[in-house]
Amino acid sequence: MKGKILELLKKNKGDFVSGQKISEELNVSRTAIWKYMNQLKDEGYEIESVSRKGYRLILTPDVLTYDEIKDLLKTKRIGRDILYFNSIDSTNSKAKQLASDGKGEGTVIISEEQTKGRGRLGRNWVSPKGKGVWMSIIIRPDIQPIDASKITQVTAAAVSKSILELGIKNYIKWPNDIIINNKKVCGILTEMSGELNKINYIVIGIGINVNLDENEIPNDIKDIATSLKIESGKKVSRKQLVANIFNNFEELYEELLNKNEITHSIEICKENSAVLGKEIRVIFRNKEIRGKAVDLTDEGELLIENQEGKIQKIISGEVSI
Ligand code: BT5
Repeated sequence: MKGKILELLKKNKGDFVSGQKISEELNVSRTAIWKYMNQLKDEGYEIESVSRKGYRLILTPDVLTYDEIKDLLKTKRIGRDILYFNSIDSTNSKAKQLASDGKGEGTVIISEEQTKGRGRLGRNWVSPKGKGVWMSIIIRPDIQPIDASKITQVTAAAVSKSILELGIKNYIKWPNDIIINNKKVCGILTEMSGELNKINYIVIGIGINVNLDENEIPNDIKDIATSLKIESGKKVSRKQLVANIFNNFEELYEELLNKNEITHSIEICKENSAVLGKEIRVIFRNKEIRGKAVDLTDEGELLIENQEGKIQKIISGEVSI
């Protein structure tokens, strides 16, 4: 009901809508309307109420609720159930808990801030309030656990394409970072629960530095982190970015589900690659591999050619360019 009231106010943007009209159109009591208006105000909507005139929407906040994103969505499942938080420890932790409790495919947990945002291998992820996109998508693909790392490539492709659609050129640093000017704007954390030959669920955590200014990036990561705003010089619409990601992700993910391949995602990963053709160093399971990144396989593994011309295939790791 709150969503419907909001829609009505938005349709009449700038004009008053009387309590009676809302009450008649939506079949809701005047007291209930008052209650919903207060809830909307709590979420940051500026609503003017004048007796005998009614309610008027003055300002829509930049929040990542379903009500604000839904008009931009083309998806069937991804992002159709959004759980929105003002603050949370980690959206991935919450998503894992909800997925264990049975939450379905496509559910997304979004928070305006994270107090214990996580990177890979127990690292920390800086997630200040209202400045980024900190979210996790729950999926339950019927694929082999060994193929789960493909999901990271599908996600990287979806995020990279979505940022490009906002007019900002960006590069994928295999396997899970998006970088601009050699600094990280996005990290992806894919976590899986499964058995030997069956996936229970996968949680895809996506953290994007969107509207942080330079002084909002902590000193210890200043040299390696940046934001879309810093790099493009303009404030970026988080809603549009999130909607683009859901739209692109669903399309690319369906290729995996329907055809068991990720050709389209790999194409995007190759086109926007920050590593292909470069001499790199990869640390994987405490082993260092040096060589030239020559290609990505159809499965999303990185091929590295060493000085003797020998080619090695790696499925994951920490890349330095
Ligand atoms: C990642 O780890 O890049 C995965 C980050 C995933 C974050 C999302 S946010 C929503 C969801 N919920 C979570 O709790 N997590 C996911 P990794 O490759 O290990 O990179 C972590 C390293 O990046 C840290 O050790 C820092 O050096 C650096 N770092 C921390 N915060 C950063 C930020 N906001 N931007 C850029 N770099 C950052």
